[in-house]
Amino acid sequence: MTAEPLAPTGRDGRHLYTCPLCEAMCGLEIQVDGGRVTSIRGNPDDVWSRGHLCPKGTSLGAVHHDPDRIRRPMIKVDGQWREVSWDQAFRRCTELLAPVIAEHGIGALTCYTGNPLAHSFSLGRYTGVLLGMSGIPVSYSPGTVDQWPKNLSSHLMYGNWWGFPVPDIERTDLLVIMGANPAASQGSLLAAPDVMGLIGRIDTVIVIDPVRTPTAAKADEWLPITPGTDAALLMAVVHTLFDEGLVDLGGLAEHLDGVDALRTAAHDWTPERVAGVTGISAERTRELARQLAGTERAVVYGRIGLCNQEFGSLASWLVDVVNILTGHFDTPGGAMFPRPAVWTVTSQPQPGLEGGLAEFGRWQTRVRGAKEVLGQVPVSCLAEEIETPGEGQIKALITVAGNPVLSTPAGHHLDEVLPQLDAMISVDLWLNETTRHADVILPGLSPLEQPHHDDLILAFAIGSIANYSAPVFAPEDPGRPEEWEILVRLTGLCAGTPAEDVDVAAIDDGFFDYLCFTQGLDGADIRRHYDSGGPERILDLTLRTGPFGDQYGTNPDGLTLQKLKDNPNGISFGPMVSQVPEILGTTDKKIRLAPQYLLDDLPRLAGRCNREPDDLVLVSRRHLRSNNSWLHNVSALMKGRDRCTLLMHPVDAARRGVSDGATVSVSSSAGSIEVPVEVTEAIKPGVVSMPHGWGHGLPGTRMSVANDSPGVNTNVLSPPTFLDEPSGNGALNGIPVTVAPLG
Ligand SMILES: Nc1nc2c(c(=O)[nH]1)N[C@H]1C(S)=C(S)[C@@H](COP(=O)(O)OP(=O)(O)OC[C@H]3O[C@@H](n4cnc5c(=O)[nH]c(N)nc54)[C@H](O)[C@@H]3O)O[C@H]1N2
Ligand SMILES: Nc1nc2c(c(=O)[nH]1)N[C@H]1C(S)=C(S)[C@@H](COP(=O)(O)OP(=O)(O)OC[C@H]3O[C@@H](n4cnc5c(=O)[nH]c(N)nc54)[C@H](O)[C@@H]3O)O[C@H]1N2
Ligand code: SF4
Ligand SMILES: [Mo]
Repeated sequence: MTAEPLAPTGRDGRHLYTCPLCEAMCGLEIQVDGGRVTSIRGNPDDVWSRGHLCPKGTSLGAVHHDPDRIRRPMIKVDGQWREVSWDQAFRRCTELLAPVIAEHGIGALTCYTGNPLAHSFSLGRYTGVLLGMSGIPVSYSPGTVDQWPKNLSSHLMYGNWWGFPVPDIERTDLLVIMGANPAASQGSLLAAPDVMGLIGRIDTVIVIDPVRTPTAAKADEWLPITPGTDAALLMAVVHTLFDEGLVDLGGLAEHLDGVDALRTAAHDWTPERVAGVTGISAERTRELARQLAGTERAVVYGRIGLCNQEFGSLASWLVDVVNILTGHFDTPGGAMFPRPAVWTVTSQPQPGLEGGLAEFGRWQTRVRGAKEVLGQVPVSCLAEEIETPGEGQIKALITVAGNPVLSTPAGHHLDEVLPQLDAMISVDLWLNETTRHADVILPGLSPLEQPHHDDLILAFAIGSIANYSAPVFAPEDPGRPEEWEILVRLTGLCAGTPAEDVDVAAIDDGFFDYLCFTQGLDGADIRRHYDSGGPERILDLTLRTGPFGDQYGTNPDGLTLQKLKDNPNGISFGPMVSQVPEILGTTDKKIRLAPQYLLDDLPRLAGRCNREPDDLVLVSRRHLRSNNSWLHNVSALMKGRDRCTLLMHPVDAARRGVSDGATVSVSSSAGSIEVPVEVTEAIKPGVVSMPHGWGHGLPGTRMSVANDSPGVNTNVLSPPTFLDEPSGNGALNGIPVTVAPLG
């Protein structure tokens, strides 16, 4: 096994490190020789992943050694990039941002904080500082092209906006997967070790997806569904459960509110009414309800295909409703609330919305009048807020670990308006489609130069685990700021202090004291336990005050950061356990089964059912060897044939005179692209599929590998106003398109 000792940070030898790239959190064994990564394997002794890994994890060495990765801060002078000292870079930030704030106020500044911060030791913990203490009133994130419908339904049902019930795939016998492809994504809002291995051991797996994905291909049954109609299908399942007397609330009954309202709401949603629109027969729909009700351990899991669509909130809510009505909630083998070893900064209750109150639209966006939902507005509003003159116009932008030019609806339009900003600062590691517009780039350390402990992801895990990875490499430039310090300096700058003069320790202490306060602790008192601040101090606090923590002494055998450092293979606290009603944040400690705010959206769904069918609609897909937009610069991951293709059914291709491999023009109300076609039976007729995160090769980027195989940006086709209305989440699936051969 692993008798060989671990090498200290910065030395050659064997290192253990948890992969920060996705929710699978694989334990890796990284071998370093001569200062370079020579091999990466799965760590068989990791208590969580037991040796599992995927091709992305083995690419971390290439990410670290990538010659294109930005290692020193850069400022743009007369259109040319210049490497400068950290002090010069922060002075430049001050020169750029201070006048904007002085002239137009802090409202002229916004942030876009991207996906990697959900996986980053530094960023995850300190984005809270930037967003909470800078005074920036409105910020944007990919949350509104990802899981906002789920945040909304969890907020309304459980009073806990980051409390997501997770399918207990380790202990279930029937799994219904809707709008997720774990064979590519490795699990999402479902953190599981070797997720496909676990799914492979389940008796019956049914995949409901317009595409016969690799997950569907391995399942017992694939039910091709019309994109955007899952909520109608699930309403019909709910109808059947009531209609056929299959509802079994078990012990949950006393913790539920709204059963009658739900029964009334579902009354008209017969399987016959929706079969035409979903494409799934009434009989199969009824049978699905019976299967779920009749299997002791069964669970429905819905993910991004159910969120990034026109009825994302209804679909996300109804997945939980079906699990509850069939007695598969808060019980092993059903959907359960995880019990993370740490609590996270992100998931703190929202001031004013405690108890799951439905008060949205507390403010509206200036240009479109989009309503705020849980503090966010659609990310597709950003471009119009930059380009539309007038009081409140956005004049400056800070991006942190995000690439909205490729990731967000009509990103090509954002690309056009970013040069209109007075100032743009990017905290990022590459010069890509978005950061090329920045005036200053402040690079973080490479993943392997940072310690790692997951944060938010642990709240989606099917078991309670904790682990800590020391950095593999020491920073090339000792004394340089880590990402959390960069964020603290930018926070101070927004609040009026020149970035170079910000008292980092004071802001860090202030934030730490606030976190202590949320736990009923006195920060000044708790700070006496520590010699230094930063993310490790926060990690120790959140571990020690978490469910397994030592509570600073009252539970002496409990968890501390030191304990994790002493156990480099991680510590497991076992599978999920029942937590209702304690986990509920609603004032009456009841689950709200039928929130009025969601019932109010049912007429819109009814309208969808009466709508003329679309000729052709576009959906999104992922690939195991991509990671949104940013791992395309790793040559090992780019091998093989072009992945940026349009999947199309032979019947649809024939009707349009399109042959396999031909390049076609795809158009929507938002724009047009040209892309090669892959003709395949593995997709429902009337649906086409594209991956996102492509469209490299733009001038001024430094992504030499990615730019050689640029692909095209599918989000050119995503209309900025095509939304799931209750949550404001972008509908990136189910976009009406036309396809025509070129020439
Ligand atoms: N390798 C890899 N892993 C990743 C990522 C990556 O880019 N690459 N990204 C990470 C991120 S940020 C996320 S959020 C997760 C997402 O993880 P998943 O949710 O598993 O995402 P996808 O693999 O895109 O699968 C979504 C599925 O929804 C289907 N779909 C589209 N529209 C509909 C619809 O209307 N109804 C139904 N029922 N299905 C529909 C699509 O055909 C697709 O198969 O993956 C994460 N993991
Ligand atoms: N059509 C369509 N569009 C989609 C989706 C879809 O399914 N279909 N999915 C959406 C989803 S779920 C998501 S999450 C978004 C993702 O949207 P984004 O978060 O905007 O995009 P990413 O490609 O993840 O960009 C990550 C950025 O972080 C940088 N980066 C990587 N590691 C680090 C680090 O450690 N520190 C710093 N500072 N920077 C780092 C990379 O260089 C890159 O610029 O895309 C969304 N867009
Ligand atoms: S599945 Fe791959 S990307 Fe995800 S954590 Fe494991 S090695 Fe990393
Ligand atoms: Mo995502």
